[in-house]
Amino acid sequence: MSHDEFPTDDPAVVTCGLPYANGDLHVGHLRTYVGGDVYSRALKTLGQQTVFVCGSDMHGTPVAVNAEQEGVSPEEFALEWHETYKETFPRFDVDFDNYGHTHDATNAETTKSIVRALDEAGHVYEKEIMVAYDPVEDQHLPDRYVEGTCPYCGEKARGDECDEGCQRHLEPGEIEEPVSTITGNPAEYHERSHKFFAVSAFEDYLSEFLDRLEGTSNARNQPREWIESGLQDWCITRDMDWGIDYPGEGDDDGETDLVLYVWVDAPIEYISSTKQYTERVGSDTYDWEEPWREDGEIVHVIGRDIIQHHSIFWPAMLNGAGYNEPRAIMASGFVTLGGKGFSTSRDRAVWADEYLDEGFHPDLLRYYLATNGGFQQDVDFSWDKFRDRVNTELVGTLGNFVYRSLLFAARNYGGTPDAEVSEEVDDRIAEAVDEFTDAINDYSIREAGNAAIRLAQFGNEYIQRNEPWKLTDEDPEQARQVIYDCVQIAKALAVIFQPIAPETCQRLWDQLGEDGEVANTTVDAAHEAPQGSFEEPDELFEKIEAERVDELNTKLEQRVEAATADEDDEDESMTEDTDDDADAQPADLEPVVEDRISFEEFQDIDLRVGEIKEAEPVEGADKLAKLQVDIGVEVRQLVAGIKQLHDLEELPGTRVIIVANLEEAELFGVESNGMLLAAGDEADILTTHDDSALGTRVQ
Ligand code: B3M
Ligand code: ZN
Repeated sequence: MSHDEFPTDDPAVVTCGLPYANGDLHVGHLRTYVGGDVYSRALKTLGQQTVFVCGSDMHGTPVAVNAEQEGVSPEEFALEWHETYKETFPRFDVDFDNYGHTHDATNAETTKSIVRALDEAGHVYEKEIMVAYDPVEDQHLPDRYVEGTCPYCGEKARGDECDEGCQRHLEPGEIEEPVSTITGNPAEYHERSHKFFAVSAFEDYLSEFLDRLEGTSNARNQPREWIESGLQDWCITRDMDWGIDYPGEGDDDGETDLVLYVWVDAPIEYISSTKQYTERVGSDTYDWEEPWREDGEIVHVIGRDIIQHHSIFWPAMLNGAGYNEPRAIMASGFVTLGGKGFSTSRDRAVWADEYLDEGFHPDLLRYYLATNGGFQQDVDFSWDKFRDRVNTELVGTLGNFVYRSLLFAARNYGGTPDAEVSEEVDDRIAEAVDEFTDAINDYSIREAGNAAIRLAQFGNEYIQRNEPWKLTDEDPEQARQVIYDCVQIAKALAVIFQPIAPETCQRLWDQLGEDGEVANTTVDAAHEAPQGSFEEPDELFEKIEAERVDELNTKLEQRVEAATADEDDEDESMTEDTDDDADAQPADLEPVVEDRISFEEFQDIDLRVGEIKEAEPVEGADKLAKLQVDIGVEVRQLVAGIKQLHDLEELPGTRVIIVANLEEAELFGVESNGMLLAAGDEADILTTHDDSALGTRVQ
């Protein structure tokens, strides 16, 4: 690993967290995969040799418990989902160079060799521990076979993770009040001998590693806190049949009843999948050992719930077994749906297949997921916001610029006119390429997307300012110049927007009469002269109508209602929500702030009843509205982030509560004198129950 800027001389490998092969994918899951795909495509566009690998996570209790409920073997169950994922990812142009799975021979072999290496280096020891056990069924209850209370935060937790509370990894024996998820029987603890990996011995190494680690800051900060509060050794075996046998004495003939914990062999699939790629293309083209055993660049793209596994356990394993360490970890925030958590059991989800079946282009969702928020922020998906982003930025800005430019060029010149790029445009393209390059070096796919949208905005402004339609007769040479510049910008857009919208940019590339695949070009192509002739283009994107969104919202609501009603009729067993993100709704609420304030402090806040008199959008701002609010003593001007969430024309007459003594501020050049109170991401406006006079103080 080097810390040189991308592109470096060493090959890179980009990986995505492996999906458990246990259920349908929804748009929330796609965020990490789209993110990884965009990032690896962008590295390739920078000229960095890169492979992008992943695979299905077949082992562990997340698969075994679900298979048991379906009454099939875990292998059969997981392989079926594996095949489904293999087909689903390419439909979103998430193009892994290799997609394997953790149960294949390559991974079994790599895993055993790494565990042996750790053992031989003295990092593994055996210890007697208490494990959960169902005395009625005579069954051990590892991980998701058991539920109970988190000993750290008191929330309901699974055997191996506090998924609804503090997100900590839990060791066997830690969970309190254990209950079997299969039978509902209270579990007992009994003693068993297990293997431990001495993570605590890696404390100094890990602290230094985190100082070097690039990517999103959450992947460094949380682990630093965990190290400070003391690292525990990690139990790496389980009392189960399903998994990779612990490579101990006599294991290869299947004699041991211990398998490796799923989190041992899962990240090793990153290596195995790279090996399989090398087996296919030959080590002269790409040698898996360069990233994994030498100095290549390893970039992991994951969800933020699995930071601890990737920033602590995994680098310790790699280091202990003599492997290279990750250069960067990009940990994404969660995706909510209309402000609430996805719930697979309540059918409160937009499914990956469903999205495509509705006839939407994958690039629209890729754009939305990649750019709707910073990578580590949680982002909300709603059909309304989706429509807004598509219509404003893709149709209105990028699509509009490209279409008008290429249409003009085709009609007047049969393609690219005869000219050379102007200095102004060449510089502006260079600026966009720099922005794109910096964004990728900052691990921000959102900024990479914004670099393209800003270039398209410039294009629109350039064409508007130069009015080539007036110049064709008055100054034909200048007209040719302007349109040549626009074609050059369109070409640059195809190159730098390809990582986000690969299929659309290939269409644009073809429209421009360029040869080959835009995905195989690098940023240098943004400056290369466009190719000669082309025909009238088709529009790149299609507008989404408001009625379409209404239909989709209604469909989703009806489905959630039906699913919830079904569920209410059923006797809710403990095993109902074994999906990864079951009903995140209550867990999504922020905990109440612990620090109390005095009554006097509260009284310092001057809250008043008001009435909105006028509401209009703030020019140039996506979300802001300018409001005139009558608070009895005067009319206040307020700027509030409610433009996309409320119909502004409907707002006058609405009674509201405002903070009247907030410091004045200026937003987008508009003065804001107070603050409107509203609840949550949907900005549900606070109002009064009766009709107290305007200006009445709220207390
Ligand atoms: N299979 C999925 C998850 O916990 C898990 C990731 C493995 S990555 C090596 O999100
Ligand atoms: Zn907890």
